[in-house]
Amino acid sequence: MKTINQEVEDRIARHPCYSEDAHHHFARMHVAVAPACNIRCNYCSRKFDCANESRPGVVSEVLKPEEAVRKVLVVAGEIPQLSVVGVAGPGDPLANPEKTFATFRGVAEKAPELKLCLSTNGLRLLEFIDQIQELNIDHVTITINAVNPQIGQHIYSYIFYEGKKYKGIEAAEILINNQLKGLEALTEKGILCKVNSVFIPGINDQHMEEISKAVKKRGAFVHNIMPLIVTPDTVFERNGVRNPTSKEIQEIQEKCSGSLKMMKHCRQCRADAIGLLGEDRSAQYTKDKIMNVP
Ligand code: CLF
Ligand code: SF4
Repeated sequence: MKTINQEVEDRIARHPCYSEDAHHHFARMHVAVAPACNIRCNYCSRKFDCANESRPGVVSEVLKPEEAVRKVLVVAGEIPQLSVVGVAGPGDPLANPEKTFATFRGVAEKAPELKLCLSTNGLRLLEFIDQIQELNIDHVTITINAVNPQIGQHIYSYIFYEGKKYKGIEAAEILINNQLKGLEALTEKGILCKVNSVFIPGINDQHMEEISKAVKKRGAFVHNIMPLIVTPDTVFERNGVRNPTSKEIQEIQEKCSGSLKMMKHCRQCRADAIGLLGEDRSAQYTKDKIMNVP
């Protein structure tokens, strides 16, 4: 009989983000089917892809679910190492639930051997726990940049939730509460959760260990501390917030590693990235090209 650890090892063995070893051998692709977002992070410029997972400054071509499924089939036919299909933007996948779940459903039907992966800000996560489980979405990333609303209020300008706009500390409270409860609900169902945290000097840099401990307590599998990349036309850029140094990132990863497994090989991919991590073959698979493949 397999131990719990062996079972988890098997589940991550083909996922390039959850397993450092796998990223040398297995490829992921993102399908950009989710244009809208329901919050405003102060590092985000909506001219680009969601910066929770993405390197800023890139814009993806948004696809309809049926186009995305077609693209997955074309890419799977040409890149045998493809093991994971993720929805990570360009906005928030759960602010576009019909498009996101129609895409996952289509991929599960037509290419059941591929793993499904979702990345979200977590605001609406609690509404979709059952759907995520039913579709066998085994990997979910939540971007949690604060677990204390006093700090969170400096990271998020506003949220749209249940038809209402919230700002300041109230917005941060709702978002953090939903993220942590969503994380707990997913891990209780055995879904492997990764938490991304954007390291923002002067804002949440002293708060990372607290985040790591809080998400570990709720069952997170791995913590990915990503450096802020300041983007033009954002609140942080206007306020003179700087990018962290690689030394700062290494030091904080070292400090937090006692608490939770750290992801250190993230490449901050774009919302339509294709290939091994660090490789991007998205230009080979534009909508025009995909639709012309017989
Ligand atoms: Fe994509 Fe994210 Fe799934 Fe990976 S990326 S949705 S968990 S399949 Fe990976 Fe890219 Fe880093 Fe994300 S290297 S940005 S952590
Ligand atoms: Fe931008 Fe992503 Fe934040 Fe939405 S969740 S505001 S798209 S960085």
